[in-house]
Amino acid sequence: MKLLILGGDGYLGWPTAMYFSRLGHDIAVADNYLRRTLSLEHDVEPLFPVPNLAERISIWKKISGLEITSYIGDLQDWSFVEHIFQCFRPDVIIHYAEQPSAPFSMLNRQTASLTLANNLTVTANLIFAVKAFTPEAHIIKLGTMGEYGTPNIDIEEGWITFEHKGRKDTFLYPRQGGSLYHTTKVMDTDLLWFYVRTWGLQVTDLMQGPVYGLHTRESDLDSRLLPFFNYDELFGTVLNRFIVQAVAGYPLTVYGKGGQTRGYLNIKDTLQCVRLAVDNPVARGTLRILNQFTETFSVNELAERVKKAARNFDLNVEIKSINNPRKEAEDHYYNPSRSGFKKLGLKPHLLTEDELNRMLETVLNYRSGISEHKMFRGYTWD
Ligand code: USQ
Repeated sequence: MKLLILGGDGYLGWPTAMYFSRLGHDIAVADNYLRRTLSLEHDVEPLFPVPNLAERISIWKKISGLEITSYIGDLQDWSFVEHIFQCFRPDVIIHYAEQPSAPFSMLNRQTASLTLANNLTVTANLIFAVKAFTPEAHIIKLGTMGEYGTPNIDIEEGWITFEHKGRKDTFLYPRQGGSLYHTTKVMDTDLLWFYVRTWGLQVTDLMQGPVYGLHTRESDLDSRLLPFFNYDELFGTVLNRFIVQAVAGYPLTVYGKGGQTRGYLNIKDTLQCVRLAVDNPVARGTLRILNQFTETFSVNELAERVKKAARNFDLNVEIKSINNPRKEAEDHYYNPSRSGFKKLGLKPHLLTEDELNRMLETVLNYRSGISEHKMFRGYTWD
């Protein structure tokens, strides 16, 4: 199949490109290096430098013999999107091309505005491009478990049926994003649902939890193929941060009480889930929502696991609760369903001590690249 990956330079985009390339698909990636630019502007670059897309593609070709096409440009620009769709005509579009950080979206008016404009315009351009050029294409969109927030009832797989005054109907599960970034994902879902109903698009919306890890089968072939590994407060996800903090001898930054619970997954399972979505397309006029995570943990549980694994490397880890810079529940009920991917046959890579050891080992190799001033600056939701 012809797979177009929007945001193909990102933490998930590049591993996804190599993964599907290796499976024999024809791959094109599009990216404007937004993540790289924002990291540079805010002095929060990743643990180790990552070659640009052209270099990554050429390293991949030398190793695998496989070609990946790239389009460098801004997907908010309709003429760029039109050009890609006219040239490549994808069967499947995997849409990761969004500003992905909750704290970044909460920094100030400019970062809020960038997040809103980028995330919503790119999703809208994608919808219009599919309608105009490839109406049969399957859109696979990366949403977030954070769309649901932390309600005091079980979280269903995207939909819920209400009975009201003797009548019944099914609706999108109530959503309450915990940051502006999360709210743009809620809005994306609404946009997609509207055009699924109106134009009969085929869409899978993936409600993904925080991802950890950096090793995939493909990135293990050459260290220059590894994804970005951010450990800062803006772009690093919590477990990746804790691993780097453990290696640096920096007390693990548990925000507030540490009872915040989320559904986590290994980066390998992001790839597996997206493959299951590609291999099991939906019918026209359908919005399928799948909760994409494999295990739930509180922040405290993650910190304890990292502390325990770090002992294998003689690292003595301190866990420190600090004032929570975010506005979020620190002690709450959390019981999300994950039956969709189970039914599709997902075989999870769980967070074992071996997995933590592997991450610690890799980060130890890049220890000299750690800058303590990137760990915590206390950017608040206010
Ligand atoms: N946290 C800490 N200490 C830290 C960093 C985070 O206690 O040093 C806490 C946060 O307060 C939060 C939890 O850990 O309660 C997860 O934080 P995170 O930074 O790993 O994840 P989040 O900001 O929610 O966003 C990440 C990705 C985002 C994705 C989301 C999935 O950046 O793109 O959508 O995970 S979810 O969390 O399910 O919404």
